[in-house]
Formats: sequence, structure tokens, C-alpha cells
Amino acid sequence: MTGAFYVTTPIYYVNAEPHIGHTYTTVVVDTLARYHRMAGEPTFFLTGTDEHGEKVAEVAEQRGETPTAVADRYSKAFRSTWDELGFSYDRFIRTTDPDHVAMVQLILQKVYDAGEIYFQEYEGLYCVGCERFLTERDMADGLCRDHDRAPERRKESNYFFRIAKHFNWLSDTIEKHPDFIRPPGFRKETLAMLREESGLGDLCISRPKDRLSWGIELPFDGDYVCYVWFDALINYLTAVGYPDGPDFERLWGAAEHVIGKDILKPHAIFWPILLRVIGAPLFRHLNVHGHWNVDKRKVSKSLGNMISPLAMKQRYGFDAFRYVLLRDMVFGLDANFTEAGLVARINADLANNLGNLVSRTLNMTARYSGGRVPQPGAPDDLENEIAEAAPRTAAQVDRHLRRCEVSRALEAIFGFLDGVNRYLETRAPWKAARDGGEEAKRLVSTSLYTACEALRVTALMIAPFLPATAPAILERLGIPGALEGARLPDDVARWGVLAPGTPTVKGPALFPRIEPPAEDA
Ligand code: ME8
Repeated sequence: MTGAFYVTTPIYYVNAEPHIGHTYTTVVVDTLARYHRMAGEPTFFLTGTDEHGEKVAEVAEQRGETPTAVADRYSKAFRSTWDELGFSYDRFIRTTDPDHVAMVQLILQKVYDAGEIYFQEYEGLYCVGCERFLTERDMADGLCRDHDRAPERRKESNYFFRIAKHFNWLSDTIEKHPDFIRPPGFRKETLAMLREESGLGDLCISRPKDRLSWGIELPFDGDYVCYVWFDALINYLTAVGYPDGPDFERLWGAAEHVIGKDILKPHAIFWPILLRVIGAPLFRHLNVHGHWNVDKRKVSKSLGNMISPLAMKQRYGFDAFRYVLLRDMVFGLDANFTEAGLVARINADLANNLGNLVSRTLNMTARYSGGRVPQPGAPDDLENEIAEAAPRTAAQVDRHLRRCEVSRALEAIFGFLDGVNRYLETRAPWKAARDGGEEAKRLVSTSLYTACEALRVTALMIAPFLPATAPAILERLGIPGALEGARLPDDVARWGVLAPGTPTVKGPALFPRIEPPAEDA
């Protein structure tokens, strides 16, 4: 596959520090971007911050600061956190960036000129947390379901974008392209919203400046600013230079958005309709994941259970935290995070399975082969099985990642590692080494070579998921540059690349076993 790949995270509101939820989405997107780069596809990874709107104006007012100061501070917090975590984004966009402001105005004018925007008085229930008017479905006992706060009744004159007349077209499009919105539960949810939701009418896209001045001015009425969601979605076009930049041509058709289920409606309904109205092609996939709860409770500032990714990095190393996030959430379903669960997962998969395989293979290579990759004898069935399982695993990973099934991709890789561990148990080179003799020597060399090769291809396969661990393994195998120019999935099929005689390094445990946290032990 050599087509391009354009992948985005949501742009995050600048009213909170980055937490486990934002980190999860960004880890998924980073993993996909790394994978597609290794697949040889020209890749563009976009993330950033969503800075306008009432939410931010509200925080600024509460703190006696300007919205610009608040936006600058939190945007910097996201960016520096993302940098410290090593995310491989190509652009960090801010909705206050001049090219974005110009893009929003260009698109507003285009939609206005096409006669798709009208002016009307409107009354409805507005939730500042969601930054939108709510429908009955969004509320329980008079409160917003997502924010547990009472929406405000608002009556004001505003500009509206005619979206309701496109609902039939959108339903048809979603029906015809079953993986446009995935996994399927969210496709069904979108179709249900389009079918059933009362109050899902045209979209209010303005705010009068006398109520809110923190936003992008409407090009056709200086008394109004643009509604934050209309502004925010357009970031995905700004970054690729809509409508005639070379990147737009090259990347837009390959666009994939990754979002949490909380923002399904704007992405699954407003966004495709806006694209249609401006005559732009649709994105390729909308990938929707569930929510992380922490200790079975919703992540929230008031509960103080937001989980700082930097604290997790410091305590466990970021590859380990990243692994647990990717492995323990089935993409599309909710998941529960506990620190005891994280430790158990790190110990089982990273310390016992992967880490232990690396240690025992390299310890035995040091002991029985003078610290050099041994010269293997002719492979037998068991060796052939491992050599054949490797490309099969890489093909599974490829299939899963192209469907955004990240946890299943990792299951495949760790299933392969289980097989290699079983192989070593069966061959038991430590016993053969004790027995001595030519035949036993050949068995030791062949089995250690097979284990070293298996580690080499494992390092290639895990590189997008565990970007610090993969080069550490390759360094110990004596081939530190092996990731340069490596291609997935194809290079995993090239078995026998490791040159006998290459000096290896034992090194300390990659993932030392962690004592479970005391309260849960
Ligand atoms: O909604 N579990 O920004 P936001 C999993 N600015 N993911 C979570 C999560 C959780 N508990 N909490 C947050 C906005 N997320 C808008 C987006 S896009 C054009 C505009 C992740 O700061 C998840 O990706 O509230 C969710 O969709 C996003 O953060 C919401 O971030």
C-alpha cells in the first residue's frame, strides 16, 4: 500500500490539562501514524487545540484573565506534554492560528454566498459544557447527561446553517458505506439520531458579540462571532490547505478522524454535511472510541481522577502506559482504568512475556554463544512454524490497524510472542547445552538464532506501539539502525536477516517487574 494517510485527533479544549482521555486518543493516532509511515505511505498526523467559545471565555472570566492568556497557557500545556511524550505529530494546530481564522471566514462566506445560511430568532436549551443546544435525548432529569448541569434557556437572533435538508442524503451515504463511521455501533447510533431525534434541525452557527466576543468574526456580519464547533471542525481542512493547496489534493481523500464517542454528533452529522455543501469530498473514516473511566467513575476535574500522562510516564515509563492504554481498551467500547490493573498488565505482558523473552534469549546467547548471534543449523518444523507465524502476524496487525482495531493488533503480536516462548520451552536449549555433543550444540545454536530472529521481527512489529522499546531491543541484538527504512508488514516476511556473529548485549531488564500498589495487593 502506498496511498497517503491523513490522521487527526480532536482538537482539545483549552480549559483543562491533558488527561488519560486526551492521551488515549493521541496515542492511538500516533500509533496509526507511525504504522502507516512504516508502511511507506506519505503520512500526516494532525493534533492541536480548540480555543474559542464560551467554555474558554467562562474559565477566563472566573479567573480574571483574558481568553487569550488562558488559551495560550493550556495550548502550551498540551503541546509541551505531547512533546514530552514523544508524539510524532506533523502539525499542532491552534484555532487562533491566522491561517485557520482565514479558512473559517473563507468557508463561512462560501456557505453564505451559496444561500445556505439564514437569520432567525431561536429559543432553546444551551449547555456550555457541550457548547451546543441540547435535544431531549441529551438530557436526563432536566440536566445535560454529559455534564450534569442544567442547560440555560436562551432566546436570541442568530445565523443558521441549513443542514436538515441533507439528512436523507447523509443517511443514504452512511448506509452505502458501512465503514464510513466505525465500529458499527456508532454508525447505527448516527443513523438513529438522524431518524429519530426531534430537535435535530438546522445548526445555529453564530453567537452575538454582546454575549460572546471570543471567537472568529462572521465575515458577513461584524456583530456576530462564529459558533465554536463550526470553527473547530474546519481545522481538519486548514491543516491541508483547502481548497487548492498541494496537500489538500494529496491528503484529503485519505483523511481519517479519530474521536471519542462524546463528539460523535458534530463529526458524524454536521461535518459531512458541511463538506458536501462546500463541494469537498468526504473524509475516508470516522473512527470512534469509547470512554475511559477511572476506578469505575467518569473522568472529571471535581473527582480529581483525571490521570496525568506525565505522572504515568515518570512512574512506569511512557511505553508501558501507552501499551496499557492501547491493549486494555477495545476500540469502540468503554474501559476502566485502575493502577492495579495497569501494573498487572505491565507485569504479565511486558515484564513476563516480552521482557523475559528478551532477557532469556540474550542471556543464553551470552552464555552459550559468546555473546554473538549463533550460526543456525538447518531449520526443523518448529523453526519453520515460527518463521511462518511472523508474516502471518504482521498481516493480521496490518488488517487490524487499517480498521483501527488497536487492541486486537497487539493481541496478535503478543500471541506470536507466546508462541516463541513456547518454542523455547520445547527446545529447552539450556538442557541441550548441559548435555553437550554436536547434535545438542546445533540445537542450541538453531533455537537461539530463531529466538533472536523472532525478537528482531517483533521489534519491527511493535515499533508503532512501543516506539522506545523497539530500538532498545534492536540495539541489544546488535543492529541499532534496523528500523531505518524498515517496511511493515513486508520486512517481517524476510526471515534470516540477522547475521550470525553479530555481537549482542545483555542489558538490564527492559520492563522490571513492578510490585502491585499496596491498597490493591
Ligand atoms: O470535545 N475517555 O474537546 P475536548 C476517552 N474541542 N477519551 C476521552 C475522554 C475519556 N474519558 N475524555 C476526553 C472537544 N477524551 C472539542 C473537539 S474536534 C474538531 C473539537 C478525548 O477537550 C476524546 O477523544 O473535550 C474526546 O472526544 C476528546 O478527548 C474531547 O476533548
